[in-house]
Amino acid sequence: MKKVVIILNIVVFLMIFSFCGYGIADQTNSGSSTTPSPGATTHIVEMTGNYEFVPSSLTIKQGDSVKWVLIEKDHEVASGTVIEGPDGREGVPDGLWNSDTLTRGRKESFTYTFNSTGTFPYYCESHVDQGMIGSITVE
Ligand SMILES: [Cu+2]
Repeated sequence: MKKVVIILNIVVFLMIFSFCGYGIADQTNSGSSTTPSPGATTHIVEMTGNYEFVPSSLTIKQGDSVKWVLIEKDHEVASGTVIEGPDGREGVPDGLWNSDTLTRGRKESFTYTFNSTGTFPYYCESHVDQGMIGSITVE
């Protein structure tokens, strides 16, 4: 009777041991199979005739690019914050990027690549007063 108990114990021990082994093996496999493939994305922000960036706020991954595309009217994309000055709203550039004037038929888009994380506010120099403001969050 004692021998049967000992054998049963060994069988149970081996079963637990092998399950643990399989568990570890599964975790390793799923870990390597779900590794995201590297590859940057270019996100589009439209600059409309209604003095809007669409979408006005966007969350992207580090290394991604944003391409601002002119839809209607002339616009500029400059990085920086917007303050309420004595003469109304005005942009304070931080110097990260400035597209200069985007005009139909001459220069219709501007692309910037975000290599560091953080929140990056921007505005259209000509249309700050109309509330043409946007923000990129890089994770
Ligand atoms: Cu504008």
